[in-house]
Amino acid sequence: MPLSQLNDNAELDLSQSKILVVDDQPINIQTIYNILSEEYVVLAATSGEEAIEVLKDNLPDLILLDVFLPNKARNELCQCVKQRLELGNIPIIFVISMHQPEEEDACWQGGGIDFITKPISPLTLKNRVKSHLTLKFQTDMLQKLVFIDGLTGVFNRRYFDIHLNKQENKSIRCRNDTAILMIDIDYFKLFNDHYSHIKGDEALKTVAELIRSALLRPLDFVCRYGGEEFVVVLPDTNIFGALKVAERIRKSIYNKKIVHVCSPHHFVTVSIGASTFLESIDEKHHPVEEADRYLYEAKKAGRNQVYCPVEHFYKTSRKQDETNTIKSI
Ligand code: GH3
Ligand code: MG
Repeated sequence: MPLSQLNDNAELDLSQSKILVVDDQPINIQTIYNILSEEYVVLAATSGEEAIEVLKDNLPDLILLDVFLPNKARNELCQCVKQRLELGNIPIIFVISMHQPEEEDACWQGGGIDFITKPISPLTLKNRVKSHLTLKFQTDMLQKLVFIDGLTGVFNRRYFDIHLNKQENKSIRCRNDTAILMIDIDYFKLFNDHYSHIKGDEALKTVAELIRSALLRPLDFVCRYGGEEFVVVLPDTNIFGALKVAERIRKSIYNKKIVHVCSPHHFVTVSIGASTFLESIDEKHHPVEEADRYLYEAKKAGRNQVYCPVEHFYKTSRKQDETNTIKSI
């Protein structure tokens, strides 16, 4: 369950929790299924690859992982769980066959939170699962309070500050660019003044949801930066990818056609500035400040547009047919 979609009672009701069982022996999966399926939704995978596929469509709340899965598959799966932000709190319990120190070491090294030994005792399994699920939901609730913006349901500024720093280090270390979009609602003071603050809050929520839906990759994320300003972080994305996403966001908000009679564009619109960590040549400013400056340029140029002076960015592989700035209404 992604943090941003938690409902407030999530910690009270474990019955809809999803447990993913990964084991190459169907008989072992069947044993666990028989023990847990009355209380939980049990998903199954017989290999690491299959489990990664399952993770694309389902967010389990807990994973029971056979320690005898080949090392490579096991590591890939654990990495996948750790890398996806919204999977961050999924506990992994390893199922081991004997109390051998090497097996226990493999559990901790693989990022496991606990292990259970075969032959499985139904009562022990049920209790371990229950206590780790409870802990997971409590952690999720705490994180929700700390990192989720109460009005819009997207991440807040605190989350942004922590994760931007991590992403920046990763980008520089791996020479893999990360893009930043600064997004601000146009003429929003006039919207509030004309339609009321309550309608303004509703519009803010809709805009946040539209931005979130326009982000297609699991590692992309949006935060409320302040009042009616949002910031989007796009890992592994260069400036051209950033401009595409920005334009998709701008269009989806315009196409929602939230009437705004005080705006020359007649509907609620946003202006967007884009920048990246590695391609920017503006050494004096952080990419976030740079994106903020370009946002201001988009405002000056008439709003409801994306602005990024591509000629200020460099990269030899850059496509020649791209326009210098994206301006679209
Ligand atoms: P611009 O096109 O230049 O961005 O103009 P603007 O009116 O959007 O910008 P300005 O900075 O003048 O005003 C921002 C307004 O956003 C002020 C306030 O009424 C509104 N706002 C900020 N936070 C919230 C909020 O949480 N709820 C509501 N309803 N309005 C908010
Ligand atoms: Mg504004």
